[in-house]
Amino acid sequence: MKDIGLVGVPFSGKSTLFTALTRAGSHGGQPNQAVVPVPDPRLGVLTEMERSRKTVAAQVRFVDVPGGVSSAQGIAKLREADALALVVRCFGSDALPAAELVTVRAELLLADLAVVESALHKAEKRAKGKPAVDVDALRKAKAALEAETPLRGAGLDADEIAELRGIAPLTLKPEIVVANLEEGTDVPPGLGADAVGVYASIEAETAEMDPGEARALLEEFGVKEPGLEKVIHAGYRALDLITFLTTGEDETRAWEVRRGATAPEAAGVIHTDLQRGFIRAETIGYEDLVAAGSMEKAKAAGKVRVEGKEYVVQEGDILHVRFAV
Ligand SMILES: Nc1nc2c(ncn2[C@@H]2O[C@H](COP(=O)(O)OP(=O)(O)OP(=O)(O)O)[C@@H](O)[C@H]2O)c(=O)[nH]1
Ligand SMILES: [Mg+2]
Repeated sequence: MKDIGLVGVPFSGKSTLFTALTRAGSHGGQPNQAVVPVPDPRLGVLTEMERSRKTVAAQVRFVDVPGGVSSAQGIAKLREADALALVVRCFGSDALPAAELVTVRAELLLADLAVVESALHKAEKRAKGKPAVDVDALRKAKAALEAETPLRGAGLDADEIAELRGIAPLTLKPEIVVANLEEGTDVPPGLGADAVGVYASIEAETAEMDPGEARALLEEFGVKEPGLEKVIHAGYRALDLITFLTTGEDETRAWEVRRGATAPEAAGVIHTDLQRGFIRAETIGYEDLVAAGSMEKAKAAGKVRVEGKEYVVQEGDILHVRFAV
């Protein structure tokens, strides 16, 4: 499960968005967190097809911290996140979304610069002038931040990134931009091509309705895709995650795995034994299974492939892992 931290200037609507995404109330002044199931219409289809007794969605945790990037408690919480959602206010006549985004990014850079400088100071003391890998990595990070380059774009290699793990820099995390929109408006220019627009206020108001009722009301407002889906999709893209599925009589379930993962690596997400004892994965794409009508028919038609250790798992693959330990 991944953590997505909501960050933005005060009053950008983080807590409103948090309520909209998680349907959980926000508690002003305190960091809030809530785990939500990742919406995936494929789960319902597979559950019905295989008559699964249980359906388990993937999950994501949202964390809402009050205020800007200025509070120490808030920063500490954000450092634990896997990705950041930069929430930008696009409602109100005085909204300056593009400028606000610049401000938030600058705050993140400054917060990182402060921790990098203090870590570098300590590392230099320890190294006593001798060459040290942590000193080198921290110096490189400091130079990048001073040049206003987020660390994710600073050309750090895996070893250098590992040296920075202890301070969990914010600008090393994948980020998404969420435009908190006024009713009937679209994402304004200047927020980047990947920015997602959400009507946090309207959606937060529907948080206490039952999901069907909420959806109908949102459709009346012209909200086609709920904010949760948009934000999660953007989050998965930024984190380079894909979803694979397992299905059977016991359960139908969605799993997240890094894009590019091999079949044994994906099996390891389910259980370490499945990775250790991996033999093969019987695999079919979701669309192919639906076209076949059932797993039995798909097998009979030879549509279920036998994939080995080198196979790179694809979005929507349905895997049945054969293993022996
Ligand atoms: N009109 C309108 N008002 C909104 C929208 N989103 C939030 N607001 C209002 O803006 C104010 C601030 O929203 P919050 O969600 O508390 O903002 P925040 O970013 O959590 O603020 P801090 O936690 O103080 O940093 C509240 O009065 C909200 O009701 C929106 O989409 N449209
Ligand atoms: Mg708040």
